[in-house]
Amino acid sequence: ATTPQRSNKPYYVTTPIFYVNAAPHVGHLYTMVIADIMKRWQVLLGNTDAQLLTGTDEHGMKIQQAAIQAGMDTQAFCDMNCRTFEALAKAANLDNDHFIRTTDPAHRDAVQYFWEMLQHRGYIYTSKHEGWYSVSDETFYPQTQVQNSLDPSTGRKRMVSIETGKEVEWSSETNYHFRLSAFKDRLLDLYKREDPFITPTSYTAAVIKGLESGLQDLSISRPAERLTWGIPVPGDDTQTIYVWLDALVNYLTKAGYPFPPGKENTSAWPADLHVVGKDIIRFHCVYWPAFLMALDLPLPRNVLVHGHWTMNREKMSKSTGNVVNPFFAIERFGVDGMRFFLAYRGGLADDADFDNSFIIRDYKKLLQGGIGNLTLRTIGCARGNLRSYIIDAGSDKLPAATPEDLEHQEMLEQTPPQVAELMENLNPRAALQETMSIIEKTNKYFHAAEPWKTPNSQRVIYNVAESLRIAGILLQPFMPGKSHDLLELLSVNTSDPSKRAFAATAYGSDPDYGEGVKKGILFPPLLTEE
Ligand code: ME8
Repeated sequence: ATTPQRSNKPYYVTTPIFYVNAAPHVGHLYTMVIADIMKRWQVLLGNTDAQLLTGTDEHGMKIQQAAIQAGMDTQAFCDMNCRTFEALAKAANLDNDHFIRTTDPAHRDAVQYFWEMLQHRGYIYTSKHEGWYSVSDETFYPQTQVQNSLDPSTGRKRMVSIETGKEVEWSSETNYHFRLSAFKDRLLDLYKREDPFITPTSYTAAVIKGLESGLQDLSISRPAERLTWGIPVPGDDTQTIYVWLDALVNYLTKAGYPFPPGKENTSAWPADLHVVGKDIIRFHCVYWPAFLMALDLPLPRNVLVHGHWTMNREKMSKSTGNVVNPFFAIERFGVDGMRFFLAYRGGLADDADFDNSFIIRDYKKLLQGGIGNLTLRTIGCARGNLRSYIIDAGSDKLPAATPEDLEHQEMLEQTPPQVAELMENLNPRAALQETMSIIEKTNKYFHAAEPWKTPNSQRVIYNVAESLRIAGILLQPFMPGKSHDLLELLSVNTSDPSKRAFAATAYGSDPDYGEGVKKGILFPPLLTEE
């Protein structure tokens, strides 16, 4: 699904830009990690100019109010919280090429230009707008999507969004509108095209249903007396641009928008992939393509939506406060321990419940007991001379293959292309699970063959070494640090990148590894165990 649209264009993947109203939690880390895996996968395939963008969303009512509550100057408040998102990207070992802040001057210029183009093409008009606005969700809801509710802590009666449970307030004001309704048919065509725009496709039906029941024009500004913290409407300082229009344009800003005439084709735009949580589907799958259509700009190729991390089945959220600090989790389980857990267990089509005990269980069983133990035992079995098995394989000197050997070899030949197909279909979780199945099957093969006490089992040891090498290469996008350590333990050449690229996952394709292999502990015991 992800064949680049223009062959010379770098692959371009994005995370949402996160609100700086509070510190990041494990949900934000999850999105970052998924996007990073998608980028690193492209690099593994040889698309070394692939680009990853992440950043922070710093305007809007929500930030303005959070800064007041913190008793801080708004920009200073943004600077402070932005730093924690930057620090998280670093702690998570994100290979991001860009980090955008919507308070960057280049972004303000891009948004104002974008606005002027919409206006120039006749897609913006002013009118009175009444409706229920949620500051927390930064969006208006129609009457049919709000309900009465009692605040559980104060007993106060209030109106909330049915979808998110967040409080809404009545607002009646004159502002600018975007002719969103004009794009209904083109949007429906987009969702129904053969190469699915939205993945997993289980999310598409609800988007179509929402559209078919009516698509209204969108309010895209707020009066400056209510919202000052944002980008002024060009030529009208009494209005501030709606934070979501401002935010979505970030994906263009870092691709060099406004494109200098004749230079459109040197940009990374269109994005190949936007990775987003399911809470912001409407913004990315309805508003964003419509804005782009209005300007005849190319659309992003795919939107990869993921489910939410929950705690006791309730969405982990900054405003609810039921959050896990991602820095502590990384410190406790290691960056790759966390990346592995999030990618292996995190939901794409579904939500997933978070609990430290789940991480500990997976760490012990799949990482320590699976990859770590297999590596130790293989190296032990080769008695410090893994290299001789690789040489023997290269010169056809291994004992004849048993049916089990052949079956294992066949599995090793089939798995990498299957993993590649799952990645192509935007399913990193299934791709990781498929990769880990190599480890599981190799463990079984190894234990059944008992090479440590069976004569003439050099082929088994070779096949197990190949299994680890191939799995190690495939794991690089998921666990960059640990897979590096694994490939180092096997003495796979570091200075020649082709030895660690996807093409090197072909069985028997590397005759050069295994020199001077030493034992090493890949996954040490966790410091604190419950
Ligand atoms: O929506 N589980 O920012 P935001 C999984 N600024 N992922 C989660 C999550 C959870 N419990 N909670 C949050 C915004 N996320 C806008 C985006 S983009 C142009 C503007 C992740 O700080 C998930 O990716 O509220 C979700 O979509 C995003 O954080 C929302 O982050």
